[in-house]
Amino acid sequence: MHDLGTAELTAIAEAFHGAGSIHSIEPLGHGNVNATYRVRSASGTSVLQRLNRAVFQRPDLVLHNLEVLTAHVERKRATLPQRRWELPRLLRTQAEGLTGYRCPKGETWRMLTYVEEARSVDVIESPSQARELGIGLGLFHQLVSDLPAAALADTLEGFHITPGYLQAYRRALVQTRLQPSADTERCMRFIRDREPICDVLERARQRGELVERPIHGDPKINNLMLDRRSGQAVALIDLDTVKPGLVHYDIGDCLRSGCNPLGEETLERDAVHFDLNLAAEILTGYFSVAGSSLSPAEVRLIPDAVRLISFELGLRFFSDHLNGDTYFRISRPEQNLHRAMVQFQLTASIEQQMGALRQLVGDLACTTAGVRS
Ligand code: GN1
Ligand code: MG
Repeated sequence: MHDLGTAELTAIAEAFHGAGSIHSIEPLGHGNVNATYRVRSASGTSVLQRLNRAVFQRPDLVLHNLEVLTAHVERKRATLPQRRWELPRLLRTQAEGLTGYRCPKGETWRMLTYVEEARSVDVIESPSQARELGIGLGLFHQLVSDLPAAALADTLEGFHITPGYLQAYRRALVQTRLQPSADTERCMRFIRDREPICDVLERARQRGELVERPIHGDPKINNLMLDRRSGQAVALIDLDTVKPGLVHYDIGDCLRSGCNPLGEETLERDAVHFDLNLAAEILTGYFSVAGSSLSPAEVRLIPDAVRLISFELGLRFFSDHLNGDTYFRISRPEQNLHRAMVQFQLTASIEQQMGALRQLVGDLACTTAGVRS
């Protein structure tokens, strides 16, 4: 159970649920950053998380944003679509009524509501799931579209600004203690060839073609909860990176994770490919809910964003490998190197299909109700 024993975890969970109330605590999900557990207690099921201090230097701001988001959703409840749709909410400690618990080691823990009767998947299992992923992201964007940017703190400066990751990679190259290998040389060549595309979204932002709005920041497939019975999207979880940004980061992330049938952790990296049929489903779902809020320029840049965010994640994994795995948690040696190579292979597959992806986005934008042309 990671680096904490059951007794320590129970003591933390009891701060939220009361002494003697905890039935069980078990690891939950496959997050790369925070440690997550499912807690069963006398008051039902909830989710306990330790915020990763190396990533989130200001856990108080992460908790603050989540409270702002919850209050916003409550205010909008009456205007929400007539379907099951929810976001996790923070529970408070019993003694002090706080949303965070500082353990003796100085780390911040929080307890969240559990999305009942729902499940997540690491890879898409059917076209209808892909459509639900797009609908889920669209519903989320709709929900936060009028959340004032000033109400949200920046919990992770520079998140998804690709040129910044390129600079961090260059620093990692200079500082790394790793010996070069055929795989690292291959990654370095791959990155060098793509340096010119790194600022495609940032340049469009500077030109005024793209505007910032609240985004999720991490809408990958396993952050979507699907109703166990109907299979419908019912929640987007993992709300730590909700902050103003470009919707392209979200759309790109959603497609790069949803259209990779072998998943992020596969060891069959030469077989990794981007599935255009799944992309069509995700985009159809997304456009059907949120398409009307996109400008033609925003639609035009979607294919570039899909390519960029896959590449960016590969760059982030590879830099972390060079840095000695200080950001993304690993459970085996060279895992971040392998993850990087999977994302680069996915990027190459997207590049091979770029013409078809542009055509697809253009066609769907014309035919799906609501998209401005
Ligand atoms: C991290 O912790 P997790 O798995 O939800 C990362 C995302 C990456 C993702 C790749 C805050 O998310 O940006 O896309 O791994 N989150 C952060 O699996 O860096
Ligand atoms: Mg996350």
